[in-house]
Amino acid sequence: MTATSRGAFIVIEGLDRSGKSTQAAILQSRLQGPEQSTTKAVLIKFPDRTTTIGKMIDAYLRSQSEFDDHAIHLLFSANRWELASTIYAHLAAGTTVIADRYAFSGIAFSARKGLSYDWCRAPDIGLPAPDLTLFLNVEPGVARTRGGYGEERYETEDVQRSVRVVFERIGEEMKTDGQGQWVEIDASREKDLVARNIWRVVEPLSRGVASSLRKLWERDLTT
Ligand code: Z5A
Ligand code: MG
Repeated sequence: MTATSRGAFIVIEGLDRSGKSTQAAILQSRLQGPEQSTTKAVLIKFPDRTTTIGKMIDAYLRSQSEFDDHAIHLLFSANRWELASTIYAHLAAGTTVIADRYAFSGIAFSARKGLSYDWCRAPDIGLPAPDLTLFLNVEPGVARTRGGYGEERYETEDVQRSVRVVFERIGEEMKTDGQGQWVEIDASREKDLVARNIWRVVEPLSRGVASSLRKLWERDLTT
């Protein structure tokens, strides 16, 4: 990292069981390296189920409570906003932040229920914008065979296929919008190979980022 640079903000997105958490952990330990005395990379997971809002989301995902579709969408977004200042602080301190899911999951899972795409995007406008989003792409049929599938709400092949369609729209828009890099990774491959392909993209950011951090969809921010 140079004297004027900040940490990079890297988001890992993808369908259920595409290996996001597995790859986020591998990436964090690679960025952190053997030296534990300074924090080089932190991992944040959305939803963060430890906060008060996160506990409400957790109960919903485990089908222990019900919410109106709009209300749960806003809770997922609020769960990101409550961590925004933490993300800013880490980046300013030169620490790389890896987010396991982010606003893009928020749009994809709610828009597939029939809520308006623009309405779903609105509450996340102005959040810290990732420098890089890695979209782990895997066939829903392959994801279904992986551990833990089907334990929570949304974990059906039908839901995952419709979520994937919205993610494709988001990816196209991000690529044409100049909103940081959106890179698709073939996540159906073996874990180590996926990790190597991710590192190839992340490595240039690992020494810090010179440009200032942007806000998500900042052109839609009005005073
Ligand atoms: N949601 C929402 O609606 N709105 C929002 O705003 C947000 C989220 C942020 C819970 O998310 C739900 O919340 C999610 C979207 C919704 N619903 N769905 N679907 P979550 O992130 O907490 O979900 P999770 O329970 O952690 O599952 P996951 O994140 O989808 O899984 P993953 O992280 O992608 O996979 P993994 O845990 O790394 O790996 C899963 C298994 O596959 C495990 O046994 C691994 O050992 C194995 N694995 C991993 N990689 C490989 C490879 N390459 N080959 C073979 N096997 C592998
Ligand atoms: Mg996960």
